[in-house]
Amino acid sequence: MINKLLIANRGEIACRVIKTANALGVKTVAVYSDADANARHVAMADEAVYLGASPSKESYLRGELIIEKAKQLGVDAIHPGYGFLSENADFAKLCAENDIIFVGPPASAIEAMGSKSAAKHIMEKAGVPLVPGYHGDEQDEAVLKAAADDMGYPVLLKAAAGGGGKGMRQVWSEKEFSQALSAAKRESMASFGDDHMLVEKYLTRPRHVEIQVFCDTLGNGVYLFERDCSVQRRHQKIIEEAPAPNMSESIRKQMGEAAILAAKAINYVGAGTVEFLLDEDGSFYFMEMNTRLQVEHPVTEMITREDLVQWQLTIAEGKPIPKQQDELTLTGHAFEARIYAEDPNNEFLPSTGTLHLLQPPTESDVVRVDTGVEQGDEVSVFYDPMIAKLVVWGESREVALKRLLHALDNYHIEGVSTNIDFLKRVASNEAFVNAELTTTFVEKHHDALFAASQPSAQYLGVTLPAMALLALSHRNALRTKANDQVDKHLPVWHSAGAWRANSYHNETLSLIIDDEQFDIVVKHTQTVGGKTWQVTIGEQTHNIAGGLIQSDDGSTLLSAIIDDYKSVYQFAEQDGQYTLFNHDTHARFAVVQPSLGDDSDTNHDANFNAPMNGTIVALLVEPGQKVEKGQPILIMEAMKMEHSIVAPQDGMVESFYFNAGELVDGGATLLSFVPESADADKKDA
Ligand code: MV4
Repeated sequence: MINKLLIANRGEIACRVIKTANALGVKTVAVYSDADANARHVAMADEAVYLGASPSKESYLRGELIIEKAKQLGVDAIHPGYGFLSENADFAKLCAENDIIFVGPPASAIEAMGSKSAAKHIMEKAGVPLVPGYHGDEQDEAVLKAAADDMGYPVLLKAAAGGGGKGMRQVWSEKEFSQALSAAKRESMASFGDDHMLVEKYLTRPRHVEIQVFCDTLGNGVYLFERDCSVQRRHQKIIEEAPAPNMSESIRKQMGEAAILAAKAINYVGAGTVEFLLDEDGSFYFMEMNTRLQVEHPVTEMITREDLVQWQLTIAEGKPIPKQQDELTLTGHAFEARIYAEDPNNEFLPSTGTLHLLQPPTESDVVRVDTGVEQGDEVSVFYDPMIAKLVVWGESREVALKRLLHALDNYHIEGVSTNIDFLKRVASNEAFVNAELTTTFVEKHHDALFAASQPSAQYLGVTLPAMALLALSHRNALRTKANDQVDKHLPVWHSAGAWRANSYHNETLSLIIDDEQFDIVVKHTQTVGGKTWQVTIGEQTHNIAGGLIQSDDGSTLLSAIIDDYKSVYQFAEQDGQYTLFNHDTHARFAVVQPSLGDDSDTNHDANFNAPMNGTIVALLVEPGQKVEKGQPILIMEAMKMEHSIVAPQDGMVESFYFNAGELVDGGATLLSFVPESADADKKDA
């Protein structure tokens, strides 16, 4: 009986395992490194034990230390998750030697699948279909070349010690063979210390279809259907789905039974995945077997409604698998999108930083977010930069895909670059929507997936104006707050917060979006009861109104009326970098701050215009008189309220264009102002 489980892992999988353990009333022990001292999985566990420094070799890979801690804490079983020690036969042995249940297969099964060529020999004997090819011990060039000539080109040279696509080389014709073999051997020796080669018929447009299998210690084995993981980039899975689209019941059954054959061939126990290449003609071939619970197991959980970690624990306790084959059902369709802190525009290199904003879509029984991080966490350089797995289910592939896109639209992350926009492009790509899936998908649709999207009409007509509104509203809010500080020293008649001339005048608001500057001409217009502007962007002019509002949960939102379209946006601002978002908008920008002494600061650009019709009440300084930043320089009455223009910075009023008592129209320029630096330049000129 497993009463206390140690999870020898971190991140989302550790959290996910703890979740099931909690549901089963199993006590949990987390392990952590320096970098993970405050991590979510540590907080979720009943107990936690420190392993060492952040690098995996000094913490999560320290099998003996983990065993020692497990024994000290009276742990019954260890769940290895995936990666780290999950396919380390020595660690599995160490558990067994210390009477600690390893929630996984026997060490012998891990070892059997450790070598690609050994695995193929075992599968061949078991009658599992293999790609036509040669995987013998004879490694003379003549032998390998004869095999290639026999099967016909193209062929694929594969490093027997390789995996995950490393050490593979396509050979398209006989004359290329010799050179390609030499190169492949060199590469394999350099990477794996072994240059043993397999030669296979190269399938040019296969799909990667894998079967989830479960075997117990009593000789039972079932398959929980298949997952299609063809959409990969450099052997990194991007979006996985279950079931495989357009999979016939017959091929599903054949593949499932072949997978069980493979598992039985190595006396498998626990959760395993048998990977196949599925060719266009429906033939399928064993690729490799993974002796761990896969990252993408949630899509199988969604369509079978089974908890695979619960199955693992049940089997680890020596009990039979919870269901027989004919009791397993396949319902609907599920997708998993891996949310990564990486930059698709920079070779998908990991993006590290602080998750200033981490707002996943709302979870439900059809939307699941498996994550190991929380808002404010650092995405560190030490580990895989996965932020979460977004898993959705639908009655059909079409419904599931719509939900995936909607969930991605509602996944808001700031502080690191993410692959969310890339995932949206994949999920909305026509070939993907039509389930035209092969392992060459990303390569084949590269331009569409990596093209910088052209601004849409919605973007130009709504999002950009809304960005301008956010910039103006947020600046006013900051100024009002600042003025409140200034106002404390001003006479009581000063009301409603001062307004700085340069927030009520025609101005050019410059936004930086994706390293491109957008100059937006802002004209202050007027209406009853609210701030309004007219913004001109290129050829288009829009009337915008609205501002910052408080939502019920106390967060500040932007209520925007753009022409005749009203919407409410959430936003994040960090050091002048803004993100504006709602269900279908996600826009990031920065505001170009006018620098002191910048030309645009001098009066001839940034006019000091009356925000609305009104009367000049008083001119508070003489033209040419030095004024300090924040010093009131003019008072006017508008809408039954007195407002004062305060000097935006040290400088002087060059001239007033109206006298006290005169009526002014909204938008009229009231004065010209020269900042001190420009003033000094003027004097020197
Ligand atoms: C293949 C193949 C085509 N023909 N073998 C990639 C890594 C390893 N899992 C085996 N892989 C492949 N083996 C033959 N005979 C194409 C691939 C392959 C691939 C397979 C599954 C998922 C993604 C892939 C990406 C590139 C190549």
